[in-house]
Amino acid sequence: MRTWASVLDGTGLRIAAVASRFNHLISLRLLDACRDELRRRGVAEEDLHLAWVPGAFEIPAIARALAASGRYDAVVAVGCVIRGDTPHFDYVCRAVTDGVREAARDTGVPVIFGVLTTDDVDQALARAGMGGENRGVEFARAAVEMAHLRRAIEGPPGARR
Ligand code: INI
Repeated sequence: MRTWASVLDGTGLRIAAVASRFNHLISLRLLDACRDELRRRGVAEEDLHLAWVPGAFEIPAIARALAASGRYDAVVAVGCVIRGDTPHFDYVCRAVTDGVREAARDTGVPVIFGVLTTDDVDQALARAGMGGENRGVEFARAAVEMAHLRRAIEGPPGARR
């Protein structure tokens, strides 16, 4: 069986991130780890672009705009939704999850789901490198791997229909 290789070299890739300011300490920690990993994997600083949005609910519109621009090999959506006392958490989670999935589906550009959905701040911090792994590293690797897979399957940007 021929298998697509998993390529984790980011040289030449252009990656955009959209990050939510709500719970910005968590977003920043995830972003820092993501950016460091992308740089380690060869993505040039000038090929990394970042857009801030107010909250996770606003992520999909900008993720879609970035993906549809044709300028990026992958988009990383970064944020954190923390459960509160009302059903608001569920609505925001549903909106950002559906929206990110639809942005990827409708544009064909990989959009990485880097939004933590946690019960409390401690869970979020633990996943943002305070006492645990920083999931931002995984988001970066997913972006590079998915960008290469798409290129391998569809061809370079100029060759796409
Ligand atoms: N946005 C988040 O990114 N995380 C949250 O935990 C959150 N909570 O809990 O309310 C949140 N709400 C704001 C929302 O994403 C929108 O920005 C707001 O409703 C305006 O559209």
